[in-house]
Amino acid sequence: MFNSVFFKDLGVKYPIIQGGMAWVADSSLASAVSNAGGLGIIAAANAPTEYIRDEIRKAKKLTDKPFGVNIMLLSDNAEEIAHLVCEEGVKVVTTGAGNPGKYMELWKSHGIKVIPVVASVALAKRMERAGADAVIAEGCESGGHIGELTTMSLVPQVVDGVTIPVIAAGGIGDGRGVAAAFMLGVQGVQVGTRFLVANECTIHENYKKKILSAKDIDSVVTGRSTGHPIRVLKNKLSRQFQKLEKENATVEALEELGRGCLPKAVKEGDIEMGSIMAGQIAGLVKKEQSCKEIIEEMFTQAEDAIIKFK
Ligand code: TUI
Repeated sequence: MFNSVFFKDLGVKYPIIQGGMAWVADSSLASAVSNAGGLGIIAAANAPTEYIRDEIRKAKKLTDKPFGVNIMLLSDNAEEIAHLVCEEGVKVVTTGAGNPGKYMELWKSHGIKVIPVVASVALAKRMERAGADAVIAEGCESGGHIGELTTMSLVPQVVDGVTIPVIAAGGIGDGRGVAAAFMLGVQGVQVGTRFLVANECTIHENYKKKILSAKDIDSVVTGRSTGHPIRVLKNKLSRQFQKLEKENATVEALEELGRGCLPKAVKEGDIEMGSIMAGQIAGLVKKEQSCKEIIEEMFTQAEDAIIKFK
């Protein structure tokens, strides 16, 4: 039922992209998603360039299906990663937290499919003009770095604003979310939070437990005063952040508090002073499954949701 020309052309069975979650989305998760028929993504985030090269090479050994790399444009080595994906013959690039316009020609000349994450119609239109193959319209229900608009408001406006395929992200955690997104006119979905608890996701068990026990209202946005709002699950760190922001702390002081906090949660399992990036849909995520089970369940459920209305 969810036949998407865009994904078919990519050689991807199900129209689903795994979110390029910083420090989380490694070769293990990306290859498992690709092997399950989705599009797996390795997140470059702030990692050293050579580490990402190794991850890309590991993924090539783990899957013969296409996978992509997410480039976080705020990162100091974004430019190096932009060249690395060309050197390594990566098929798909997604970008986040900025405007990738200056790399577009380079990527297109290497035959890379470019799918920028956008949080506004204006950026979506700019990306279309620059040659993007599709855009991911990401609502602020998402975890991590977010824009202002919700998925429900952003997605149909982006769909109306561009002619290239649109992929919805933010707040999609099961088949009902997939079905709803398709009703808004998209050709696919991007899912992050649900994959945090996938068997093949290598994050610390404490992080997974925090997701599995999260309630609907357990996330909060910190960092609005720095210009880089980030959605995280509430903990001691988020409370300290909020306190500092209320006291009008400097951007430097806030950045100092946030430094290194994501790996502290992801790798060390420090769920009090680590940054637990997750979307609002975490409250819906109740069980650990393989990537294959997650994807197949989502699309079966999405079909059932739509058949109900026929
Ligand atoms: O990129 C993400 N999510 C992320 S990246 C990340 S790592 C990080 N760590 C510390 C500080 C900052 C980031 C964690 N989560 N999502 C994609 C996304 N991009 N969401 C929103 C945007 C976005 C927002 C504004 C993209 C472009 C934009 O404006 C650019 C422009 O020039 O208009």
